[in-house]
Amino acid sequence: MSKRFTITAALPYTNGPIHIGHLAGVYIPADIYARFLRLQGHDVAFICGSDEHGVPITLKAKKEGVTPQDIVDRYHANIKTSFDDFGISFDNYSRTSAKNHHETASEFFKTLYDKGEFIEETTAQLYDDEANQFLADRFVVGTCPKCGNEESYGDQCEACGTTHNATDLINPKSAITGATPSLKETKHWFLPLDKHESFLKEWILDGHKSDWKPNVYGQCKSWIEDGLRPRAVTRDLDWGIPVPVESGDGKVLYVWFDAPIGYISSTKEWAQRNGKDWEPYWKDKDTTLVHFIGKDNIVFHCIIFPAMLKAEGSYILPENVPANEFLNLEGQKLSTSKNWAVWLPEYLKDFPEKQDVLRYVLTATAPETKDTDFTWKEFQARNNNELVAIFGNFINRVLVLTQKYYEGSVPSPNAFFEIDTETLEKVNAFPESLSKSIERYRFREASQELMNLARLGNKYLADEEPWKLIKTDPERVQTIMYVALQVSAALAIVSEPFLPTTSQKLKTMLQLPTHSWEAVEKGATLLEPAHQIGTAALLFAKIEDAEIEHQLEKLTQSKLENTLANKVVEPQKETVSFEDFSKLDLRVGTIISAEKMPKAKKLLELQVDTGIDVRTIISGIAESFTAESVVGKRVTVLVNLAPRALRGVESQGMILMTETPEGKLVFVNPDAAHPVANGLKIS
Ligand code: B3M
Ligand code: ZN
Repeated sequence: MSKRFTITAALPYTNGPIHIGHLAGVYIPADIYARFLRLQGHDVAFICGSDEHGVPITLKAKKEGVTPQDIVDRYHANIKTSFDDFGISFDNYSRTSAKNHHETASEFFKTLYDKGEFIEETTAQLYDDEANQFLADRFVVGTCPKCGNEESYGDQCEACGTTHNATDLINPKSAITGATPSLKETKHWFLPLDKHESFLKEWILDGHKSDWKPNVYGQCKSWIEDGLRPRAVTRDLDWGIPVPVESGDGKVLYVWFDAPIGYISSTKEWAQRNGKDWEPYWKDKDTTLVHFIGKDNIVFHCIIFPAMLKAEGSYILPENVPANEFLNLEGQKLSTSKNWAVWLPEYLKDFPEKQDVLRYVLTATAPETKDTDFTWKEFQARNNNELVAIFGNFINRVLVLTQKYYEGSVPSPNAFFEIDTETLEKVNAFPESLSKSIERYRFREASQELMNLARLGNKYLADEEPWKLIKTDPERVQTIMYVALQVSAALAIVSEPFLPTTSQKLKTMLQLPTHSWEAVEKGATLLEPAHQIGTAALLFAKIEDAEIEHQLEKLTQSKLENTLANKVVEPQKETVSFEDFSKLDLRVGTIISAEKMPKAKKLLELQVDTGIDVRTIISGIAESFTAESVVGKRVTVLVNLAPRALRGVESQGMILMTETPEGKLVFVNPDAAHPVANGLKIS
């Protein structure tokens, strides 16, 4: 029976392009789910849009010296293009700066205000006297009161995921001027979450214990058990939706109040364009509402937004919030500010037409139950060993042989052997197993099951070897090719949610008539005998080592640039007189032997030929060099440093060192291109 679904995907902040972490965590799973439901004949509204308010955007604008509107215009277009490029099939992609959204959010606020659902209170908030503004959310950084992370934002700590009030931060600092904020009184409206505690307990803790993901349920539980407190839903900022009530002047709605309402306004926009009524998608009990998000958004979607919806009174609540964990890149946390990411526009430049490859790899490695790691090597391996060697190889053989033996006309089967009926029965079981995984939000598992279907076809052909039988038993080959063509058609249909571009290509190649997911399940003949197929083209191409090395080099480069950009250059020390400087006696020397000092982690005991003598120098370099590796090294030595005892051994000088951008110690070497003798003075 056809059902109505409202599927939302987190509205991305419009302050930068989209990277693989966003795609893997939110947009690909949401898209697979929406496409799957549509294929089943359900009524789906798949909704998203740009989150254009909030401090990250204002900060970026300040940094670039442009307006917040310039920033959101630039990235709204950029992000929307990426979603289109990667086949994310939103029914509507809106933006929260749209008039319709401002109206919808204002109206929502007013309804709660009129119903007396807010507490109005004047409290002391953090204020930056230099910048003359209140410091909310990301305008302030400090130590998280819960986990001690020193870089927590005013509203949320990214390290432990808790959300708090800016005044809870320990040692707060302004993100604009670095100043320590003062406190200043200001009036705000608060949503009393405590008032909704019993409903939240019943709805989540009792109602969704078994069907919500353990990570989501667990976070909600700990939140509720910690005790819910009123949360301010307005801010003293100038970028956002003006607070639509008297005495709200100069204040805007908190971005996390307006952003989720963006799902509703985007649905309205879509409905209007299509001559539909938006309300059933948000208010009819028979509608299933599902929010796809990343784990840092759990509390907003499971506690705060539901409390808002409940307070309003006429809305349904989400059936599920299948939040994902985070994706890392080559063993490190993805980071926009550190440029440690694979940006979608850049990926497409390097791998044009390989959108489905990235979709596949990100699904196969999705961070569904724990953080996972994206590596370029695995990307290459999954492309070459799975998409090319199994899926692509199977399809290519079927199409090429059908052209070669039958000029592209599907042959009539003769008697079915057991292997044939067995293979077709197995094919017909795939829709059900795929559905089971997708309905439980196990997209990783589903992607592997899809590959198993290709594997089944590939193995069938390899076992039956039609290319050997064609001379001796052409009648048998007709049956084999007929079966193989049905498997190909089934693949074209069920791969659509995962690999939409590939599925379309394959359907065109097979000239496949439209079939539903159900047709495969029921064992319908997908390609009738005598049906004419088109010509074969390669679905996937091998990725060479050089392409992967290029990506790894790009990452190394961006890491280096980032360290250099963030390197704190120490201020210059006090001036010394020339006389003082000339007292230093610096010489070229050679390390002639070295030994690790017992029980001293950092120290090496060196014998150094200074040209004057051979002397003992204790050097704190053992964490960067082994004793063996420094023997023979030319070094610069301060020879007239007053001797001092370290662990009972007298050190008679000092070896000069410096650091690479990565923080690795290196010797200040005498110019290697012009060998010099030990003992030469350095000036
Ligand atoms: N823009 C947070 C984020 O991008 C936020 C999501 C809003 S969903 C209503 O992580
Ligand atoms: Zn924390």
